[in-house]
Amino acid sequence: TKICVIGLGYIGLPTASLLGTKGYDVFGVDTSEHVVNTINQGKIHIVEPDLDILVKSAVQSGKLTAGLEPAEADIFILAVPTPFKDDHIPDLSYVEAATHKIAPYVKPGNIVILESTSPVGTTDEVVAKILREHGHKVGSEVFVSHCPERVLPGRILTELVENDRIVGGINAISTEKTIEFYKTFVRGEVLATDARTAEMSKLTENSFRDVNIAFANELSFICDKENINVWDLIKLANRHPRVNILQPGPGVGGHCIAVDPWFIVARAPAQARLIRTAREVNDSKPHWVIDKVKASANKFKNPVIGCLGLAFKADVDDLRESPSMEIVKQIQAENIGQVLVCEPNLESHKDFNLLPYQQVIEQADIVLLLVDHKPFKNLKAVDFKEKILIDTRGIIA
Ligand code: SAJ
Repeated sequence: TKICVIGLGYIGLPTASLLGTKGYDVFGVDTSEHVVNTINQGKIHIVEPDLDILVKSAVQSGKLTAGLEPAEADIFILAVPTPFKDDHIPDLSYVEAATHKIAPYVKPGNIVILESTSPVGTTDEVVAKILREHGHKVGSEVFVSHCPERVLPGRILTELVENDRIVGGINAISTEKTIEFYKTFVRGEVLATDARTAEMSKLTENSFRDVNIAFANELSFICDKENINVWDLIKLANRHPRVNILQPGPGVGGHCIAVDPWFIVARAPAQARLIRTAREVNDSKPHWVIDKVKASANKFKNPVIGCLGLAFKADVDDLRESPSMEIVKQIQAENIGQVLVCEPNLESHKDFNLLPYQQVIEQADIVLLLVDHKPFKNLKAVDFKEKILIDTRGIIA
């Protein structure tokens, strides 16, 4: 069986290489020549545990090759970005372009699967529609489904296989054929629904997390005002058998949770009030942290501000939509003080001279802890004697 995967990023590449090692003949397509060349050399352009080994073995065995143009296949998987434009309106141009690109290669009997997180209606109204415009008999000869990815960065390869999957076709036969395919490599359950419910499910999962993090962040504002330690409070409240509050932080980042809820809001603005407010609460958190830094910096003539962590969350090198990055850049832009930066998961960064955390702490007047990376978790309050510590993750005891 031949598989053509469009988009070789954080989802497409792990999926393509996993399928390659499961015996499928996989052809990966990306618009970047650099990405294509890197993969064809058996190397990777993103950081994810064990992905390098998987890609190397799939490429070396001849089961995975990459190129700039699609090729004929039995199954097409679309794993392209779905970002948003200004005003939080979904940008479906990559899905549209990818569908147009594969359309000339699609033949009767093929399955086309959209894995990209998408607003409700996209599978039918964008993917299936474009294929119909190209003359395909969608639903009877060409089968189209949505199967949203649900993997957690840092655990992608495990979760690709272990997680339950949701498959929603544009009709029952599309769902059935797509499920058959996922069952060949997923150990979790593969659950059947329709395309619109599958789309909404993925958006719901990430909105659920966003709303719950917003609750934790709102508690952090309230507790700051009341002079209560929010992390102690949450630990205590979570001892109730039916309470499970998430952790406040410097804001919500990454390319999923800070984006997907807007896809719900865009289509149902009057109904999605809580979901929108959660987004606004989480987006306000970096500014609140910056104000805290400003208030402390005012106590010094030439404050040195040591920033620990740039990534959007612990133990990854991913800077996309990172609230930590937003905070550090803003502190620098506003000249609040001299900025020193440590990001242990990156070797270098074009805008910052990265330093070891020990040096950052030693030279800083104010230490701003932004990410709960493993090496920082070993730090104790005594390591910050005579410094002002702003711990946005609540990890320093
Ligand atoms: N965060 C907090 N407090 C918490 C938990 C997270 O502030 O208690 C912050 C993190 O620091 C980070 C952001 O939220 O900035 C998101 O991190 P995350 O670990 O919650 O999620 P992601 O973005 O890495 O991955 C999510 C996952 N979705 C859910 O857990 C519902 C993953 O399963 C999805 O596949 C992924 O989004 C995706 O691709 O949509």
